[in-house]
Amino acid sequence: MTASALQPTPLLRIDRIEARILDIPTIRPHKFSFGSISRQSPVIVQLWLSDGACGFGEAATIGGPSWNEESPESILLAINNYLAPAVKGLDAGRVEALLQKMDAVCKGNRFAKSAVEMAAIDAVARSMNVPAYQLLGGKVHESLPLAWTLASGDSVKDIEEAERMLEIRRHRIFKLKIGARAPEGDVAHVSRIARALNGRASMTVDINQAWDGNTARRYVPELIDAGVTLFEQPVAQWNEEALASLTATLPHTALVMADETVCSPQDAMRLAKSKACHVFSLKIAKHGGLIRTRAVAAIAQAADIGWYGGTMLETSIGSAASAHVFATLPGAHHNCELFGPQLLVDDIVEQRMELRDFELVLPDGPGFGVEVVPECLARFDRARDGLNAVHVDMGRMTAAKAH
Ligand code: MUC
Ligand code: MG
Repeated sequence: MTASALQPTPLLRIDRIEARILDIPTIRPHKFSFGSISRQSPVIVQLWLSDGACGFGEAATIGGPSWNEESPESILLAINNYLAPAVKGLDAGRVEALLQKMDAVCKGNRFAKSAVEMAAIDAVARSMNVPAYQLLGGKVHESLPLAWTLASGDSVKDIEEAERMLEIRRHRIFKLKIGARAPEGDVAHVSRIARALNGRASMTVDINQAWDGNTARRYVPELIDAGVTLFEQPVAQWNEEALASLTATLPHTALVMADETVCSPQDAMRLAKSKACHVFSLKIAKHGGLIRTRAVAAIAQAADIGWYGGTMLETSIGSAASAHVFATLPGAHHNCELFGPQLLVDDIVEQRMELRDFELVLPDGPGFGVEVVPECLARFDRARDGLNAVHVDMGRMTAAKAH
């Protein structure tokens, strides 16, 4: 028997992959410690199998390469030039083998890999006519409490927004983006919002790496007094010692969450060993896909670290994929923030995931359970015509004011 005769016939061969950048405006400017965005530019991947099934994947960054090293343009380039040619012809059902192949041809570039892996999982699940969570261990959650980020940069507008969300019973967990102002200004901003909410909602702050260790040690206690219970990435991505010393000294009413610092399973292992945080923010893009998100979550569970269902402000494709993997995770969870679709002026699916009574309900259809509308893809496609170039310019990242 020849070696090739031993090869199993791939049942779900990857036939074709297409990727494009969309430019979708946000409903209002969304302000971070490092700048402000007024559009999102997700990379959308479409992947066809030999049996005709088609799946969608997505990788969204924030403000080009401002959040981390990858940008929509670098993701598109990595997919078109390296990842798509490498996985073409492979069996999409062998997801670990796809990841190995992508690692062999391309170091890093986790966002780009996650978009391809996501599209492969969606396509395989659709081909088998099952929800994607069935391929990921099965669901342990039917829904997850859904947070909203208050990031208009203005306390009065943030309070109005929070009141509306409470009134329509959509969100009662709010994440406040701080770190662009001087810390005293941030404490005043958070305190104003906390006073207005008066215990009706829980509050997280995301500092997106803006503080050094001393600033964090000084101002975190003031924010705890104001009512904040979860502190996301207060210090630089590399500053694990400051993260660990903060974690060791916080009272039991408050928790430290790693975001930018925890990407690979190796990062997770290091943080677990040094007891640098209480919670990991899980995001499929930064971990390099759904399978590796599960690997990071397994380390969290083994180390008694909680998990939080994070977002990179994806459309309904990436948000639904995230919901599917989060729904399979055991261990202590601290809610999710898959509100990306609601921050965008429009979406690219027939129907968004259901939000019911402060929770996001897991969709149950085949694949990730959301149906993409091709005309919407075309409408926001950056490559479509000169028209989009206008709003691309207007939506370009504006730098945060120095303090
Ligand atoms: C981040 O750093 O967590 C998630 C929610 C949001 O408003 O921004 C993102 C990015
Ligand atoms: Mg964050």
